[in-house]
Amino acid sequence: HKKFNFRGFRWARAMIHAIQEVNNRLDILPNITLGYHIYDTCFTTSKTVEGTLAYLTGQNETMPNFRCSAGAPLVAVIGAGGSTLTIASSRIVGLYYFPEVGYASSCSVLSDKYQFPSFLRTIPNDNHQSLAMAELVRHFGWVWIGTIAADDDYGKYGIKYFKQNVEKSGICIAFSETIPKIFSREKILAVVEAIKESTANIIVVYSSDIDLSPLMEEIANSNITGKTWIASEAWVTSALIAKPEYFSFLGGTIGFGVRRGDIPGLKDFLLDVHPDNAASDDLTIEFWQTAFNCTWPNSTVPYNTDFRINVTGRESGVHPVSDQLCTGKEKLEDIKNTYLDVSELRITYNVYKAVFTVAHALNNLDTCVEGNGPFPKNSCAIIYDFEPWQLMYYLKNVKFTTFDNELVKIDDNGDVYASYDIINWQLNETGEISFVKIGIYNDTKDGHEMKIYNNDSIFWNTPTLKPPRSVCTENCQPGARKGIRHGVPACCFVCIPCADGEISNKTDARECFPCPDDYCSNTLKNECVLKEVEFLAYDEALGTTLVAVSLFGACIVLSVTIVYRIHRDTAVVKANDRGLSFLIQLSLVITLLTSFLFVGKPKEWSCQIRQVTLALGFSLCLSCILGKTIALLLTYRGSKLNAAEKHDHISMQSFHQKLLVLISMIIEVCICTAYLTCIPPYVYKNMEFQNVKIILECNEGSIEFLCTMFGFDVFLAVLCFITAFIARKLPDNFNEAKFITFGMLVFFIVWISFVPAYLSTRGKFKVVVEIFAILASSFGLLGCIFLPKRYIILLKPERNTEEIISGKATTNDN
Ligand code: TCR
Repeated sequence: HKKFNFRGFRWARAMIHAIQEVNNRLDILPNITLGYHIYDTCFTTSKTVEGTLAYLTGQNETMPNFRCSAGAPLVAVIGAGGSTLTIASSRIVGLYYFPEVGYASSCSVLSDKYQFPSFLRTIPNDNHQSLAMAELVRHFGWVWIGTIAADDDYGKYGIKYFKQNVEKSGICIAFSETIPKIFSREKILAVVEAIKESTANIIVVYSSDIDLSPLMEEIANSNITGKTWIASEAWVTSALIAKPEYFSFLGGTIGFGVRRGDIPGLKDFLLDVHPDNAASDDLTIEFWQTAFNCTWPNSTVPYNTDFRINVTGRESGVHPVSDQLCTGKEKLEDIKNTYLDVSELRITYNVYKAVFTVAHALNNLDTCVEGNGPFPKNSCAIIYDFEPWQLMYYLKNVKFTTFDNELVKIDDNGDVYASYDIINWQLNETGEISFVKIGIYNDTKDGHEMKIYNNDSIFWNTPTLKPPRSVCTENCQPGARKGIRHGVPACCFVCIPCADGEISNKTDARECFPCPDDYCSNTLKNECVLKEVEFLAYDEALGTTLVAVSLFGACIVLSVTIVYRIHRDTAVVKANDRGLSFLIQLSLVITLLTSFLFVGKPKEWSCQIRQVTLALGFSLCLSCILGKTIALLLTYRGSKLNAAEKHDHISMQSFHQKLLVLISMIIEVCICTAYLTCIPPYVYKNMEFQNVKIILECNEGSIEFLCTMFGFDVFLAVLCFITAFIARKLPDNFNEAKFITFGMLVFFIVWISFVPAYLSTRGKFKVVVEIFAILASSFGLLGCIFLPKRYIILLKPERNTEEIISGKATTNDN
């Protein structure tokens, strides 16, 4: 990099200042004066190695002879700056176990004492910073994040550890880009393109300010706004990046800074720099030339350029040296320069601490009392001639407090305690970017703690000034579940609505859960609701009608009974056994009224008695009719008997009829009892056909028993039909046999058509079909058996005579 690095120069000066302070102080190293060599690494590894070796040899040879170096013995290296450089130099000094104290090299690999045995630092290990960034991202609920790393150890290790950490908590990385180490516009434009295209609003950048500045320039050029940047320590307070003209792109940046300290007297010391006082100091001359844009008379110092690296692309070559000569009267106070900015002394403070670490270690070494020393035989090291490992021993156990009352303690890995300020970029009244401390992050014994003082004090560079959101896909609302898509990060899912009968009741549910049996999902699919229960209710039109019709039928039967009762002495009534007729009427009332058991919510008891009552009703009815028809057959034979015989015959007949009824009823009752005790019907919630409704129905329990029960009825009906059919031609009472035949036909037709109709309907209509059949068959029987007689009794009393009934008189039936 060709520009003079004012910040780096300030660090170097701070080192000198600190060394001078140590030399002036009486409490540390009173009789010893520390010296220093300063080598410029030029931000490159090669220069660093070269500088390191030059330092070690004291000449331009690469043979280390630091122990017998010409001047004072060498003590320790302070530096280098960036981790990549430090890794290089520390590998070399590590060979000799020669101490190196880093002040800005924060990369985590440097904690590996196997690789870097003699390295210590006064800046915390970056793992803590990566953790802190992850914590920050989690704190604000961002799950879709872009990362940018510098192409060096600092950027790569930092981002790597951040990613590892963040991915554990289900946060996804939208893109990860690297900024090239050697300027290349195409590569930078590719990064800009990636940022532009991504929907991630949060971008974490791990890079030193110098590497980052060309990218930021391009960002400003392509006008990318609406992103919130998370800054690593190396650029969070850098004047190179925090330029007011970038504020619309970078405002609201949040980053982590190491602890700052205002070094007393530093400002004056910084001002006290003049080429006149350092005629042989190239750095000072170069500084002066750059700061005032002039050329120092007779200077041979070029601008800071490493000629070995041929940097193409960006402003290449040497800076044009200004024609104007420097007068030496230029006033540093007049210029605004990063070098003189002592407002954010963080790394500078680390430099100070690094010097004091070495000084304190030397002091401890010096104050060692022979016989109480830490080395073999309790010996001590001698300050004028000690081995590097002896100083290393003291460095590793260094512990001191700074002017700021900060305790500096180097641990076994050569690291210090991690504590960061969380910094937010805001615009102050003078139109400059100010770094506002909005919180802290501390590494504690058990984990870590992050504190954000006040959420309202944070400036967010969003249109609403509210914290930005950064998600790939918005959350799935209840009622849907996350569908993971293949080949895309887990944060970019699709929301799949739950299927019928399934729900999800929280946001971002991974699965939909089926509702319990009696429940189904509502339309939003976020709640299970009780299924609608379906049955034929009394209060619905169909139920009411059916019940009304059956009541009506029962009334007709009742009216027949009344008519029979009133006209009990007439021929028509007397012609048949009155008891039998009454039983038939009773059974018809029973069958008609069973429809009440079919309507309404099925209960255990109603399920159990409905079919049984029906079967019993029918068997009573049919057995009575059978009695009648048999009687008709026998009457024909009996008509040839005389009166006395006839009377006997009739009473016998009525006895036989009752016996028949009794026997068949006993049989049917037995079947029914067996049915009810063995496998009774029960209420059944049928959910097979519709998943929003439960059909409440009776399960008949045992089909076999049901068939036997009704089979017996059918058997009686068939007998009735046959006998009635045979008897239909016989002269009888008012064509009774014919009417019975007809009635039985109706009965059969109704029940035969019932079977397919019943089997093909679902739900409550099954019940309707059955009630229909019951009503139709009952009405059929009622109509065919009683109505013609009632007609005669009420409307044709002249035909209601004995003669006609006994068939003696010639009947003229029309
Ligand atoms: N660690 C970086 C270099 C670096 C830096 C800085 C450079 C840090 N902080 C501030 C310039 C200014 C932190 C590294 O490479 O380890």
